[in-house]
Amino acid sequence: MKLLASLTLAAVVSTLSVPAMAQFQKPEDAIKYRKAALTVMAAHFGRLGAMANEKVPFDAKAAAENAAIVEELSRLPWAAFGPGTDKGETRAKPEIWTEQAKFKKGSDDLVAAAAQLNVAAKTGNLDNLKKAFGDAGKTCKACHDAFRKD
Ligand code: ASC
Repeated sequence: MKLLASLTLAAVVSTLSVPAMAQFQKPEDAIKYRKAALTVMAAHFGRLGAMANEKVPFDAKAAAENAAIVEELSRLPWAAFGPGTDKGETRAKPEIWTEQAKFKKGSDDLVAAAAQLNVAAKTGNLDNLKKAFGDAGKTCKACHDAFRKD
């Protein structure tokens, strides 16, 4: 019983002492997670784009719902670009890890633009949505151009 207790304690202590970045068991898990977050974000961003580009009728309620999801998801991928997650099933360029300040700024820009998009969508005004959608799309593209392989 004593042995079990000390093993348990050791396990707990070692869990507590891992750095905050190490939220994934394996690099592949981090890669899958960030791709999933980006994929789901793109799906909801695309629904807003269809409205912003007048491919589907503007629906204020749907716009607000989609923008809220985009804002929430915009925060998620970045913790999954930790050390060691540069190799594997990924189009991430090495510059993500060699130009970390620039990558951080790119992700911060998206998070800020997604928050603005959510504010704009909640106004129920299509012109506001169009503007905020365009601004947010630029932040997606800036990072893809700099940090994603084709
Ligand atoms: C999208 C999507 C992206 C961005 C980007 C904007 O709808 O999936 O990755 O917009 O294409 O330039």
